[in-house]
Amino acid sequence: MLKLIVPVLLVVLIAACVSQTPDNAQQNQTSVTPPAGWQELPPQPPATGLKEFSVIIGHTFYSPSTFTVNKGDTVRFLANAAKGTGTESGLNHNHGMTIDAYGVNQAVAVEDVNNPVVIEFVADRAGEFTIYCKTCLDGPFGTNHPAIQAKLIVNG
Ligand SMILES: [Cu+2]
Repeated sequence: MLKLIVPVLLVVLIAACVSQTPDNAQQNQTSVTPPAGWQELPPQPPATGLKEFSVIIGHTFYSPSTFTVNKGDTVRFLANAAKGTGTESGLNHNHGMTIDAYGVNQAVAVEDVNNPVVIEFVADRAGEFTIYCKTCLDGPFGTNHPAIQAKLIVNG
């Protein structure tokens, strides 16, 4: 019995769809008729511009730890060491931001959010790039320093 019902149901469903198609097509055509003078725009590239981020670098973290931009954007980090972690607080090493693919390698010793270290570059290649702290690794801790990392995502 079930073997018979399934094909019958399918036929009914298909018939219902087919019978509605002309109506739907007509409605759709009517609803998308462009107004007079309307022109279709060519595909637009993603908007590019300046993307500015305030970054705090701690002994064990970047905050925030993910930065997302579009290819072609100018990226500007306004970077500070977290309170108590820079040389201003007597700690014996600096922190910083390094992005190998973009040639960025900048120590960040200041702890004044009103006077940050400015790191700026054009994100001209798409992909995911690791931000790490070469300044820490080159300092007295060496590879024993916590491997602080963040991520730059450049959408192409
Ligand atoms: Cu550190």
